[in-house]
Amino acid sequence: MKTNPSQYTITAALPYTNGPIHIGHLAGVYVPADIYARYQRLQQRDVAFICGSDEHGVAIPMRAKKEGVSPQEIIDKYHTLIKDSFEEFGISFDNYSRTSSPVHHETASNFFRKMYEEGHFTEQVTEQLYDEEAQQFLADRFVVGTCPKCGYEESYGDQCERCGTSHNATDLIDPKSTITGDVPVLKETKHWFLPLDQYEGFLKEWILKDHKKDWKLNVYGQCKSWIDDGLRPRAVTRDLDWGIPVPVEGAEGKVLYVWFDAPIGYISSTKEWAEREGKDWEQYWKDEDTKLLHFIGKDNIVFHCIIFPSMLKAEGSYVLPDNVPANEFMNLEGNKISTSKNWAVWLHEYLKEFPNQQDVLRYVLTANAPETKDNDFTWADFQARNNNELVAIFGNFINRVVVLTHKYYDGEIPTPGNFAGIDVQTLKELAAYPDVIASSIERYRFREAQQQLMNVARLGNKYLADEEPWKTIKTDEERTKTVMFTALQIATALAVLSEPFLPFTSTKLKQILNIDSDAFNNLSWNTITSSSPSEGEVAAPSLEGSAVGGDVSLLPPGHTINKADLLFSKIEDETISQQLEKLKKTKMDNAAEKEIAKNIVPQKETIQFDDFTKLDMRIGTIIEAEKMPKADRLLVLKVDTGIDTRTIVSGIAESFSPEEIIGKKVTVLVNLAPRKLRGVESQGMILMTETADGKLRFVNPDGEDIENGAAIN
Ligand code: B3M
Ligand code: ZN
Repeated sequence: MKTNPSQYTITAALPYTNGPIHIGHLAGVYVPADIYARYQRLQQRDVAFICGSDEHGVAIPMRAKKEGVSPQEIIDKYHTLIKDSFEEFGISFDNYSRTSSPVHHETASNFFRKMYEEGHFTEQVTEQLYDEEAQQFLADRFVVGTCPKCGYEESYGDQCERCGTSHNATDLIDPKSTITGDVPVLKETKHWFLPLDQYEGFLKEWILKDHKKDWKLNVYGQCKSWIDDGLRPRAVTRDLDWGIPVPVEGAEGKVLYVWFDAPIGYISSTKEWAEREGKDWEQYWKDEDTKLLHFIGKDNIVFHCIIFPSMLKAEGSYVLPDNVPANEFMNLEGNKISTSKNWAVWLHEYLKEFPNQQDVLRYVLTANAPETKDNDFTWADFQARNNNELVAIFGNFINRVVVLTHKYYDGEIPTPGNFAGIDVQTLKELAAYPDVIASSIERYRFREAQQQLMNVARLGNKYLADEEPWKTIKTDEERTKTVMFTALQIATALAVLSEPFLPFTSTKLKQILNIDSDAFNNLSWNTITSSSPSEGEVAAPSLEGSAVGGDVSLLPPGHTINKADLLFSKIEDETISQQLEKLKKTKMDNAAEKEIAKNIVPQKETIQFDDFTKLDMRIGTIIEAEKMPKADRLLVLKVDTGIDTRTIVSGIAESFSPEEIIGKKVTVLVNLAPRKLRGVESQGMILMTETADGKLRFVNPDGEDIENGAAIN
C-alpha cells in the first residue's frame, strides 16, 4: 500500500452504454469513488478521477437490436444520458470520456500492437461456438449456458453473473444462442490469446505474497481462488462487427474483446484530460509514486485484478493498481436489480422526481453501502433515513444554531467567555473527528466514515440539549455566548467534513455560514484537528484568517452568518407510495410479459403470397376415431373433408379420448404429402393449437353453418 503517493489515479468502472445508470451502479462504484476523490482533493492531493462510457462489446448491438436502432444511436443516446446524470448527481469526475473516441481507438490499438509485436499473445485456430442461423460466432453475451463452476443456468459466455467466474464460451454446458435460441455448432476460427497461465507466477507474487493483504477480503479471496484453480489462456479478440478492429495482418472482420479495450479506456480518458489541462498523462500511469485505484463492482474483479494487471505487466511501462476496492451488489426491495427487467431506481428519473435531493440518495446509498455483503435498498428505509437522520439530526442541529444566532446576536458570532470543562471536552472531541473519518475513508470504509460524520451532528445536538442556551439566555448571557460560539464551531466543522459525502449540503451550509469566500480558504480538514482550546482559555477574537495555528476558532467572533435555509426536508408517505406503485407496476408488466413470452413463439420468416396459396386447407368433420395400438400419443381418425373421407393419423391422444372428438368440426391441411405412421398412411393434417399450460385445442370454424370442404383462404 502506498502511503504517501505523489498522485492519485482514481478510476471508476466505465458503464456500458446499453442503458441508464441505476442505484446499483451508484452504490457499488460511483458514490464511494466520488467520496474518495473529493476527500483526497480536500487533502490537497493531486487527483485524477477518471471515467467514461464503455461503448463496445456485445451488449451494445444487442440493445440496438432490441430498440430497433443502430449501435451508434444507442451509444450516443446513453452516453449523453449517463454523462449528464452523473454530472447533475455531483459525481466529480475530472474527465468523462468514451471508448468510441479516436484517442481511445488509437491507444487501445497501440497497446495491442505493442503486445503483439513483443510476442505476448499466442495465435490459435480453435473451435468456437457458431450460430448457423444467425451466421455468427457466439461469445460473451451472445451465448448463455450452464456455468461449469456453480451450475447457474444463465451464465454468459465469458462470465457467470452468479459466481463471478470468468470462462471461455466453449466451457459452458448446454450452450444456447441468445440471438436465435438455437444450439450452436463448433466452427474453426483464429484468435489471439493472452496466456494467463504464464502470469500465474507474477500474480501469485503480486497478489498473494506481496502486499495485498490490505485488499478487501472479498476481492483478495476471489483472486486467490482463481489463481489456486489455475489460469488458462483467454482470447482477447472476437469475431464481431462492433468494436476496435484488431490492428494486425490477417485479422479482418475481428475486433478486440471488449474487456481488452475497456480498461485501456482509463488510460485514454486520462490522456484526454491531461491534454485539456496541460498535464503529463504518463505521470498518472507510469510514475512509481502514483497510487492507482480501481473502483468497481464485484462482477468486474477478475478483469481488474487478473487480466488488466497482466496486460499492464506485459506492456511493461505502467504501474499496477494499489487497490481494487470492489463492492458487492445492491438489491432493490428484496430483488436483484435488473436493467432488462426494469427493476431499478434509475438515476435520471430520480433526479427529475426528487429535484435538488441528490444528497439524500447519496446518503442512503452510503449508509447501506454493500461493502462486505449484498444489501437492500428500500423506499421505506430511504424515507426513514432522510426523516430520522438527515432532517432530525443534521438538519435540526444546523437549524437550531443558525436560528438562535440570528435571534440572539443578529447573525453575528458572539465572543466566547471562559471555556468550561464541557466546552473544552466537546471541542476536543470535535477536533478528533477529521482523523477518525479520514482513517475510515483511507481504508475504503465509507459507511463507517459517514456514520462518524453524523456523530459530529449528534455531538452538536447533545451539546445544545445539555447546555440549553435557550434557557441560559435569560439568566447568563456570557455563558450563552460561549455555548453558541462552541455550537457554531461544530456547524462549521460539519460544513467542511460533509463535503465528500454530501457535497450539495456542504455548499449550502457554507453559504449559510457565509464561509464560501476566499477569506476562509484556510478552513480545511486539518484546521479542524488543530482547533481545540484549553479549559479557562478565552478564544482570541480575530476576524482575519479564521482558524490558523493555535487559534481555537474555525468561525471567528464578529463574523456574520446568513439566514437559515432548510438543508433537508421531510419526505412524506405519499411520495414513497408513488415510488412503490411504480415498482408494483413494473412487476405486473414483467409478469404479463413473461406470460406472453411463454406462449408466443417468435414469428417465422416472411413468405410470399404464392407460398401461402400452396396450402390447401379445408373444413372437415371427424366421423370416426380410435387409438393406434401401442402408441400413446396417436389417434387414427376418419375425416369427412367435403372432398372425400380420408384417414388421418394425429398426435392428440394425450389430450382427447376418441369418443369426445367424434362429430367435431376441424381444419384440415388436405394437400400435405401422405406419410406412413406405424404402418398407417396419414393423408393430411388436422390443425391444432395449444393453451398456455400445454393442452391441445382444435382450430374450429366460427359457426356450425360452415360446410365440410369449405376452403380456408
Ligand atoms: N463496462 C461494467 C459492467 O460490467 C463494465 C466495466 C468496464 S471497466 C473497464 O457493467
Ligand atoms: Zn457460476
